Amino acid sequence: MSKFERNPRPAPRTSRRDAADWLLVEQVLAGLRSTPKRLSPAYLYDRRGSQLFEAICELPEYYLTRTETGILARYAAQMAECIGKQALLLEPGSGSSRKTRLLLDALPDLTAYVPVDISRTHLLEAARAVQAAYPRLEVLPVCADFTQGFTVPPSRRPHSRVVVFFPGSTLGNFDAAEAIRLLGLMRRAAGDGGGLLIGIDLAKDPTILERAYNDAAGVTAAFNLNLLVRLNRELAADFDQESFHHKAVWMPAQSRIEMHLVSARRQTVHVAGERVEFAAGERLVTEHCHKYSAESFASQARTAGWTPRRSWRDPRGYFSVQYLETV
Ligand code: AVJ
Repeated sequence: MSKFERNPRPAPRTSRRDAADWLLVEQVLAGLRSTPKRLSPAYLYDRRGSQLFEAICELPEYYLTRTETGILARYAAQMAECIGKQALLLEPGSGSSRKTRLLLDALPDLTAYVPVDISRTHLLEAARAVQAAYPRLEVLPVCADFTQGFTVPPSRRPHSRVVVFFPGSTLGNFDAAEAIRLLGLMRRAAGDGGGLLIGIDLAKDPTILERAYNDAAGVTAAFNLNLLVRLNRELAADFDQESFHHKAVWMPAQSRIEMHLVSARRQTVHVAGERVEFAAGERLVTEHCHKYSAESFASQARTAGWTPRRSWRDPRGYFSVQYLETV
């Protein structure tokens, strides 16, 4: 009998840890009861998941990271001009902060850098490394789920403005309404006179897109299937990895790649004490990766209170980095 069967819903004074566990249970069970079954991509990023994602970024098929890095490296000086002097750079979902260094190198008089990430260990490790590499820069890590809003910590020295840096096309994980809400949160965090430097992956030939999410080495498949290992570990579930396979498909009508775990047969899985039935061939949606056009992104940004100012692309037109300011 799992700990979730032993202890029914938490009593009011339950510890933060138990409350977080139960929130995860509630959200996962709600996702598994929905049609189609769907889970938040945030669950993909436990320690193993974060490691596998770092490996995905090195894959020949996964063009996003190296293409964006190329744009940042090539146009960092122009981006620094837009950001201006004595700014505070705020990065939601900062992860390893590796791309950020291309910007930090071009911003010698930045006042402060505020990485925001939900994974405390990863965040503090990356923040320490940035502080060591840029000793004159004030680094103020914030451990928070950026989708739930966050406050910008005060910096020792005054800053001229707040600029949000959101690379990697992570916005693509959010459906339109949620993406606009998120851009609105960033608008509020930046405040009047603030800026946003964001990376968005552009819609393109579906063959290239599907290859980027179904790599030959199977790293993306491992990244996706690792979610089942996590649910077995954290929610006392009994998913049999062998009975699910990874599939990423391009959905033209929604202009997105969808990552699925497809059930190889009719099966019953127990999650936190609840029975979940899967039909043969039934898909569990684990991630949406929306792909934009300049227009589709600009309309979301405008709705959220941003005005596009500058944009930079790679020679193949695969990826775009955009600079926007508050209206
Ligand atoms: C980190 C959300 C930008 O959507 O391309 C990579 C995650 N998923 N391979 C993306 C991901 C599968 C990635 N983002």
